[in-house]
Amino acid sequence: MIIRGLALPLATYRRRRAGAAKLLRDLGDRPLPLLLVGCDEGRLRTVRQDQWFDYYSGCAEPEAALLVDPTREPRDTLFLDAGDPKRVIWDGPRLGPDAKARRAHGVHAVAARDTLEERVIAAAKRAGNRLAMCTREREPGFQAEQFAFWKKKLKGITLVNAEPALVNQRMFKDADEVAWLRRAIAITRSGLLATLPRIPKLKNEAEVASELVMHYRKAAYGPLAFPPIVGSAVGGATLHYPYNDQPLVKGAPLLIDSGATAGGYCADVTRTVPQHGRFSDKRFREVYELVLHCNALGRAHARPGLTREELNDIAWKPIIDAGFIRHHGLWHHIGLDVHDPADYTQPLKAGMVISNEPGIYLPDEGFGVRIEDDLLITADGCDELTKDIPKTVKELEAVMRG
Ligand SMILES: [Mn+2]
Repeated sequence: MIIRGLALPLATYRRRRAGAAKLLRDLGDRPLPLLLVGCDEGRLRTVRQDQWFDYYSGCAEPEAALLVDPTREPRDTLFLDAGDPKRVIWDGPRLGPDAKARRAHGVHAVAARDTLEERVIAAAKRAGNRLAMCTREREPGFQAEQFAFWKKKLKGITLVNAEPALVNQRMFKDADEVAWLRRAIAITRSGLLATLPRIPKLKNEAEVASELVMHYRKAAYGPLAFPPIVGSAVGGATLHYPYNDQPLVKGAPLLIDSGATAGGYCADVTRTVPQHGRFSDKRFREVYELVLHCNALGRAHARPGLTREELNDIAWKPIIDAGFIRHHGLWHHIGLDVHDPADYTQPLKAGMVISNEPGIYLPDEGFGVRIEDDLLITADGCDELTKDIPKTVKELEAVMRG
């Protein structure tokens, strides 16, 4: 059977688990076991593998789980469910808890998924009735649901949120991760370059979104980073516009926020273009140039040592000085999640990958402008990973001429 997932070398997952075990030792007065649960069949079909589980296991199987238990040997156990043999003809074969799976994932041990609960309880007992999992309040996701589920299930065991500790690993991208991010961005670029010149001939936001999705999925063989936001005219003034179903309006701006994935890593790119291909509307062009200026400020100042708000203050200043409202932050971390979990109290450091996305939203004037790039923080500044995706007025007009 085909073993999916494992986008990175096995040594990377091993190193991450060893790092997690160390972070878990530092979390309390005694080492804590960490439980990460993978998605079920239905969720894998419609969404994608849970990113925390993926980060530490690389495992793409449904109904799997990982226990990293620093209190005993073997430390890392991958729980797998071989599934019901009668379901194979429906759902395909599953990787069971055998030597092949253990070797493929480079874990210390594998075990049957139906032994998970008893093994977790035993591990938590050895750690003084404490267990670590991951949860978060904003954009909770599958792992947070599992945190709530196990919290209810495990009576007398205290669940500790390991996410604030584990982000100290996940915030820093290694060369392989950056290579996947570059690949996701290259796919996003090719999708935009193919789609932008066609916009003057298209009739509805749905057509633009569909063409982008086709390019991204065709090139990536994988899921999207997130459902694209394609907002024509006033739709572009809604930050997370979800509908993508309105007629295109000749002469109006079109905001496109989208991204492909590669190896599970997400691109996150926004461009705002005139639907007829020319920045001929004076007001739109003036607002566009202002946002572009702020985007350039973000890129010019992003470097190690800057705090979240310091970079925000620098890049939003011209927008606020011009009398517009700041509706959101300039940047977020990017990785396996398009909004990657992170510790935002820490200043920027080399190896972090962030967005740079100033915007002006004018529902009363019937449009919004956002220009979003992805930056890799380097030793003395940043590398704009999305620099080959056109964004100046001149570049975009040239691309849209075809
Ligand atoms: Mn973004």
